[in-house]
Amino acid sequence: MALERTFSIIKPDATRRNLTGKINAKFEDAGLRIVAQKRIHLTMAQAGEFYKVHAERPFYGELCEFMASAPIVCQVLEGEGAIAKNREVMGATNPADADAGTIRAEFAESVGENSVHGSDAPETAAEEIAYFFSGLELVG
Ligand code: RTP
Ligand code: MG
Repeated sequence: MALERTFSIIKPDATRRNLTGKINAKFEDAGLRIVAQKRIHLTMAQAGEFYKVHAERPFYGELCEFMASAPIVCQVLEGEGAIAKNREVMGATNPADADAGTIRAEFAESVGENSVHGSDAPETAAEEIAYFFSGLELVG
């Protein structure tokens, strides 16, 4: 399997509870390398742009407010099959359905406030990395 990069966010519910280090340990234990990382606070407009694919969903407004409610940690994770591996480590969207040991099973508070985001395909990974990071900030 090829070396791949994916985009990750540690969401506001997790930064509020000071869980960045514990979540990063899960990524590193799974063989993912954090090759870029920064803490930012999204505006409502930026949160809306990032999740625009969900604009027609009933939870969109709530999701944008949540993502703009506190700082987030944006990251690029690198590893063999990083996109799928990260989704595996994250666990299912709803923590009630997430496998034991996954980030969402251990830390998520609800289906909305679920601690992490991870890209779902190579195209979205490339777009999301380019939206948040310049090439100079990616240090493999
Ligand atoms: P993400 O994009 O954040 O990595 O999460 P995902 O792929 O597992 O889930 P997705 O369907 O893309 O949903 C994006 C985010 O929207 C919030 N959500 N809330 N209240 C609800 O029913 C609901 N459903 C989804 C979650 O924060 C989810 O991660
Ligand atoms: Mg998604």
